[in-house]
Amino acid sequence: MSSKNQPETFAEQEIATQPEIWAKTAEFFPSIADRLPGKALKVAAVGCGSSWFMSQAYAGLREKNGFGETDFYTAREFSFTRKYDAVVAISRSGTTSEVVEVLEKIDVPSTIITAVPNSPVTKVATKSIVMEFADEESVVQTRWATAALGLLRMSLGFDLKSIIDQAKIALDSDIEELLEVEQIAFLGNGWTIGLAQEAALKTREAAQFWSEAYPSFDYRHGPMSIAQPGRAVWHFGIPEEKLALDIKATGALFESSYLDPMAHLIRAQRVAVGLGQKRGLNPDQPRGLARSVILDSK
Ligand code: F1P
Repeated sequence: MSSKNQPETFAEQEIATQPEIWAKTAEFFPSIADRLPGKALKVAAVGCGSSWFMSQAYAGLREKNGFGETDFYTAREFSFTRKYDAVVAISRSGTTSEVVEVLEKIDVPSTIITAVPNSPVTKVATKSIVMEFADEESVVQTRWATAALGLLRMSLGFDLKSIIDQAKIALDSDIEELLEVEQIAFLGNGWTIGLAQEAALKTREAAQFWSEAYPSFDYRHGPMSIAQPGRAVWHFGIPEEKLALDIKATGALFESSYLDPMAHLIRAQRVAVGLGQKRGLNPDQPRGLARSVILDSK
């Protein structure tokens, strides 16, 4: 589908609704603000898949903005030996077993951000934040991930409403050139490393596409050898000038943007879905993936 036509898949519809979902998230935030950790607490952020990468972005921003030490974990790797004041977990489905398990085992206050009321995570977390309005039909998460991160950014003092127009720009922008490449390396610095990971996951899920993600400075330490004409390197956040020049010298297509990085992620979501459609895949139903991963109980 071209960006100007009617959406055909749930993923496309859900990507397109991000401006209104971000507006709803901003309206919703004051009603739950006291359920998220304030300053000077040592926090762990937890999730799986997209929810892990949003935890990573939140952790990077929280610590950078002076709110306190913040670690992030994919749920199964949670460190039960480290001491935290609070845990923030994200799970759209509310059923991901590794997340349920962490919330069950810890003895510090926890907050779960989920789309599903009364889901298993809400039974084991201390406090729940339920954003049903951001739930999705597509297995591939798009607006859920940005709504959850948007809410968390608000808890760090960010005005989510201020970037809604940027989301619209990302939705209307031309992505055709990016649909022609055979590989993309997504890069970021600090909190945008989580966005780079999320963008790479989108292309793998929706398109079975070869993508990688790195902190942009580490990209020079080997992965850059992959860059060549016909491939792309995509930077979330403003890139260092020398790095941008070095990447362009490889002949790879270089993508960066002055948009807020979370608005820029919308372009990557659109590219992921577009690549999948070019390959005849249904981006709503990625190979080998269900809405949530529920492991057999012991
Ligand atoms: C986490 C997750 C997603 C993935 C897919 C399966 O789900 O791993 O990241 O894209 O949807 O589930 P959740 O815990 O946020 O429901």
